[in-house]
Amino acid sequence: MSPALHRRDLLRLLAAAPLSVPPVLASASPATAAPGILKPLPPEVFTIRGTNAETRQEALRDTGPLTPADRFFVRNHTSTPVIDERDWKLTVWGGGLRGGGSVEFGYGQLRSLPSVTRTAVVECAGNGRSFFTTQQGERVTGTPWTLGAVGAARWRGARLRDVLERAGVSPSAVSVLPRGLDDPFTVDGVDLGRVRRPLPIAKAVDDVILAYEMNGEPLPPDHGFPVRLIVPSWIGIASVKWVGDIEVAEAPQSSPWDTRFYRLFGAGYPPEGSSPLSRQTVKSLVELESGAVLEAGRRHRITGRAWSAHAPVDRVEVSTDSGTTWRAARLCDPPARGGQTRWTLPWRPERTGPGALLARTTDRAGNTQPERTVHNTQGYLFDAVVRHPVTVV
Ligand SMILES: Nc1nc2c(c(=O)[nH]1)N[C@H]1C(S)=C(S)[C@@H](COP(=O)(O)O)O[C@H]1N2
Ligand SMILES: [Mo]
Repeated sequence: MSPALHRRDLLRLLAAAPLSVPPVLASASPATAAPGILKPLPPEVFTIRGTNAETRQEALRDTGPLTPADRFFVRNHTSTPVIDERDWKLTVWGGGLRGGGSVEFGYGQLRSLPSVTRTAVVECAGNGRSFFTTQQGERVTGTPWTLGAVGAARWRGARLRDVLERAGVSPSAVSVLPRGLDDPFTVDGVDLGRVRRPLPIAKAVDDVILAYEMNGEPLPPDHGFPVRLIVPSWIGIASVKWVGDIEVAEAPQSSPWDTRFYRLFGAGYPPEGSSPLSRQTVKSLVELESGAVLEAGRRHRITGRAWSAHAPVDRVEVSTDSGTTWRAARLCDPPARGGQTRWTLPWRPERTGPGALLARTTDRAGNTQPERTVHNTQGYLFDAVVRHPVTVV
């Protein structure tokens, strides 16, 4: 048995396969478990990518405007920690508090603060990364996501602003640094410490939530139980899961997650990279598997989702002829700030053979998806129109 095969995985394999099948053979088939993710990852819903699970675009087809928790992508730097809410506390500390002390909040205490509920998208900065390579012929590093490293959920929790105020935040505080309780992250043998990323105070006190509920249920372990940050409209890494402490500072803070990662590096950028990434982009996805087979001469209902981190969706246009002509899709949800908007378009393909569906979202602030995204070496913020391959037979 490979030493990398955890006992839990082995138990799963044994439960799934007849005992006569050696686990080594069973594990040679496509991965149906990711080390460190606790929820079931049925292969028709998820693609496993290392320690992460990407939602299959076609698995969203018959879901509502919110992504169900059991279909929501998981991005873990290490693995999901199992935390008992009775042992959990949040420590707020640092020189940015009056008196410079530290203040603790238990789970019950946090839940007894006034709560807010809002819909927000969590989207990995690397969502769509693989298209730098497959569409633009460019090399990038990182998890080769297609468009399934995104989900929209209804989050409920306490305002970070209220917690900071109760902790005695000083008027001279400029930055906070939330940190997760998951295992430290190691790259090439170098321990970078626990996942953490600074947040400017202006954003921290604006709309950030310390969330304990997702779609009306307690957060699932993989999504940050008992408490995670939700930083609306910002890249996923800002929404620190399993938050254990928040350092409040009177000077700017930094971590590897805003210096060597989550900036744009490459020919178009300064050697130290762009400024740290904050806001996500405008995107659309088609709810079909890549290479879906569609029958010619029949009317198909093509469906998808659109979202923008800047403003509500204004329109979605779809091209079935490589971008020569575009047709307006019908929006199925009232476009609102924060969530995703489902869209649909009837299509009766006539010509058989390989083809592509292109969807392009424009938001009410006039942001639209470009034809190309300027290359960056770590493949962040791919916002260009994606050619979704289909075959007409
Ligand atoms: N503590 C901690 N928080 C984390 C991460 C992590 O690995 N550890 N991953 C981040 C990244 S890169 C993303 S995209 C989102 C993913 O959230 P999800 O797994 O709930 O979909 O969580 C962010 N918060
Ligand atoms: Mo991410």
